[in-house]
Order: sequence, then structure tokens, then C-alpha cells
Amino acid sequence: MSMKTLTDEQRSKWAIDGYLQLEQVLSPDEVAFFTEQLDRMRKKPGWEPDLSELPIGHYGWVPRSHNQDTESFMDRRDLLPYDPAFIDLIDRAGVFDLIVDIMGPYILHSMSQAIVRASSEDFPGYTHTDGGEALRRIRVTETSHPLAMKAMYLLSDVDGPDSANFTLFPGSHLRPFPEDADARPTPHSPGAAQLTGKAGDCYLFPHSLWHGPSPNSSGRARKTLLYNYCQMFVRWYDFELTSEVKERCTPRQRRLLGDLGYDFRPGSYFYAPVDQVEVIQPTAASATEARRR
Ligand SMILES: O=C(O)CCC(=O)C(=O)O
Repeated sequence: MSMKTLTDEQRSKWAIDGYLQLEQVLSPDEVAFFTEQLDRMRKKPGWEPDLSELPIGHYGWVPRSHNQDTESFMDRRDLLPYDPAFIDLIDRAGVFDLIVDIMGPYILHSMSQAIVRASSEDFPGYTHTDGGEALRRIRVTETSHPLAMKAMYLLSDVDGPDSANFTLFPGSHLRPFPEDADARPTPHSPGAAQLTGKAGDCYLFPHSLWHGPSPNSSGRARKTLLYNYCQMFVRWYDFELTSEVKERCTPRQRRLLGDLGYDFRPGSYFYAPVDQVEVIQPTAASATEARRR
């Protein structure tokens, strides 16, 4: 199996601007399928922010979403148990290939998330780096692999400004940015790029890039899926690998979910298993063999 790599133009854009937009990686049928999954997910228990009980950024288990209206805000974590299609998105052909080209093969899937950004006059948007406060202070060079990155799949068209656009500051992964919340850039600050896109597009960006959602006054909700990846020693931070999920995975997906093929012992994740490269970037012969297993 030969995996796709970045074009020269993509490699240069990734290095300088710190993001890529991949067009139409999900088909219209897949967009419809995942959108329906998000709408149904609200009716099931799951992890969502609970600001009344927990500090910002911490998620609580909600027996049922606070709001069943499919156009209202939702921020659901740990998607893999909801449907096997969410597991398959972990190493989605055409996207995962580029993630491996960008990050190298010693990686893990670290988080999955579904966000619905409602149309509302109340939400001003916000700008941040991912990985908590740490990754805004760790700026790797243009030629370095990132410590962590995200693939963000659009399930809605985003046509104009202030439509819950994914908004970023190109190049901000390489330079210091104001950390003081009062001085922090907003989705309308000079240099902010409010990206547009079509349902089925995917944005790739490292955790160290300043980014966030713009306000949404478009009159309709914007729905997205987010899949995060990290270097192996960083490890995953948003799920427990259950046996139900594990049983549905291919060997590569299991490895990406942290199953090294043996029980944890000191040194695990610090050093990769000897077959790591072959599992993540299989050759044609070994891929056929792995599918048979
Ligand atoms: O919803 C968005 O546009 C941005 C999501 C985001 O900021 C994030 O994934 O960290």
C-alpha cells in the first residue's frame, strides 16, 4: 500500500502558514451519515463540558445532552464507541497518509470530538492553542514534526464570514503570541484568517497554531468532527480503550489507540514496538496479511 505524501506546495504551506485545507475528503453520503450520527448522539449519554460543576476545559458525563435541538451547541468527546465509522476515520485514507507524512510513524490517535456551533448572537468566538497552556510555549521549527496536530472535518458548508468559521493566525505556530486573556487576539483581530469551506473538506493544523471558532450569525449551525494525533510519548488524553472498540479495530487502528501488542510496562510508549513503522505504513504485502488477521 503506498501512502500519499504532501505535494511540494502543501509542504511549504504547512511549514509557513501552519495549516492545510484538503478539499472534499468526505463524500456527500459520508457527510450525511456523520451529520445524522451527531444529531443522534445528543440523545445518548456522553462526555460534554459542564461549566457549572467543573473547571473550563474539563468534561463531565452527561446522561443526556442538555439540549436535544440538533441546531444547538454540542461539544461531544470520545466518539469511537458510537459507531465503527468513527473508528475508521482514525486512519482515513488520503488524510491519515498526510498526517503520517507530517508527523512521522511514531504516533497515536489522542482524541475525537464532535462540535456543533449554533447560530447565535451571544457567542463572540475565541482564540487559543490546543493541548492546554503548554503548546503555546513550545514552538517547533518549520522543518520539525509537530508534537500534536488535528484533522477537522467540516460537515457543513461555511460560505461567508462569521459563520462559525475555523479561524486561525497563519504562521502563529512559529512565534510568540499574547497570552494575557485581555490582549489575546479575537476572530476579528488583524491577521485572523476566517476560513471558508465545503462540507466534506478537512483542515489540518498543529496544536501550537493559534486558532478557534468565529462567531456564527449565519442562521444555521456548523457541524464538525475533530481527530487529534500526538507523538507516541505524549500519549492519548481523552478516552479509555474499551474491549468493544478494540475488537472493531484493524491492527493499525489498535496501535494508534495505544495497544502496543503487550501489557504496559515501564518503557512502553517511550520506545516504539519494533514493528511500528510496518504497522503504520504497511507495504502492500503486509497490508494484505494484516487484513486477513
Ligand atoms: O470549532 C472550531 O471552529 C474550532 C475548534 C477548535 O478550536 C479546536 O478544535 O480546538
